[in-house]
Amino acid sequence: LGLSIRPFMNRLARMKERGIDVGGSPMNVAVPPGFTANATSTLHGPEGEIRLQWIKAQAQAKSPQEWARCLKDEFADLEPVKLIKAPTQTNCKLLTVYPIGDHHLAQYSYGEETGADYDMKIARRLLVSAVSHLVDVSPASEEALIINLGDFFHVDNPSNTTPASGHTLDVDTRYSLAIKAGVAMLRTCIDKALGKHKRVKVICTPGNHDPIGALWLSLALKLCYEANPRVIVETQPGKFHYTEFGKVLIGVTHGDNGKPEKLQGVMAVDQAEAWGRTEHRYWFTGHVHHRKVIEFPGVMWETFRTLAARDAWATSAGFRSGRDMTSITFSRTDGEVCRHTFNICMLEP
Ligand SMILES: [Mn+2]
Repeated sequence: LGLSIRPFMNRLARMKERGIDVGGSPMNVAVPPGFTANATSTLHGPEGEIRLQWIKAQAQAKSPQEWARCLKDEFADLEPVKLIKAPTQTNCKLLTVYPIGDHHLAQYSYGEETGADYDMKIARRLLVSAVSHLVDVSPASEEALIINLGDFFHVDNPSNTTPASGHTLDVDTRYSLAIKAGVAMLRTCIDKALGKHKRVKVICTPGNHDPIGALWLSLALKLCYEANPRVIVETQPGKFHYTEFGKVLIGVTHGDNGKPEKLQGVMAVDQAEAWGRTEHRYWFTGHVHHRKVIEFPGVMWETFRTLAARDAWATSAGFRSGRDMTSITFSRTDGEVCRHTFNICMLEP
């Protein structure tokens, strides 16, 4: 207006004297409950009479104490997030890998038919106990790599069939519940590893039971740990993932796409430069639910057992592998240096 503050205030005072509302004080007009009128806009007639009036209202401001009470009430049923302190003593020459074999979460096994019961609760107890034990007994390596080897979920949607061939599956409970529980139990495992290792990398490889599940699972975990610089979740789509650690190169895939012999060439092509930089190369796979190691020129291939019980189909097909989970520790220069095993027999009944 080109006015300094004093003349501006004088004009406002004169307007008030003439009965023109200039705002600034609570007004005596009707507004909805919980709102306060904070301004009006008035159309006057030639005689100064009010012809139309618009009332601007805004929600009543809460006091800081009221806001605090609202927030507390809103989050009353949530468990507080644990602050996981970074470990102070870790060995920067070491990497510990925790490969999770086909966990088939949401699979249902009827013990009398299959030899052992399996459901969501059992699956959770097995995975959390195995990872807790393995993290406790493994060396305090600076780096950790948690690998979901695929088929973490038994189903990929609520149809209760395999996505590719449509085979009917024995399923415990609802898909919505299974995916919620799956994310929660993997978070428990990652949190456990964060207490021991400085950095934790997570790879979720797609299996034949959960090709889509692996995609959203990686993204969900990435979002969970977005604010934590100590966690890296790989979200690159595709069936082959790699990690380089000093002279060590590790490839990860579910294992449902061809024979292990093929993987040597896949690694050499995908990771041509890393192949040259490294000396100790490994392929880690799942899918067949039993342990097998084959040494190819330049790369060691290993497939892992699982903690999951057999389903009725695998039982009738004559599969009888043991159930365990392993952690493997690698030295930056020397490759594999030690490994630990959690056998399901170690779990108290
Ligand atoms: Mn599989």
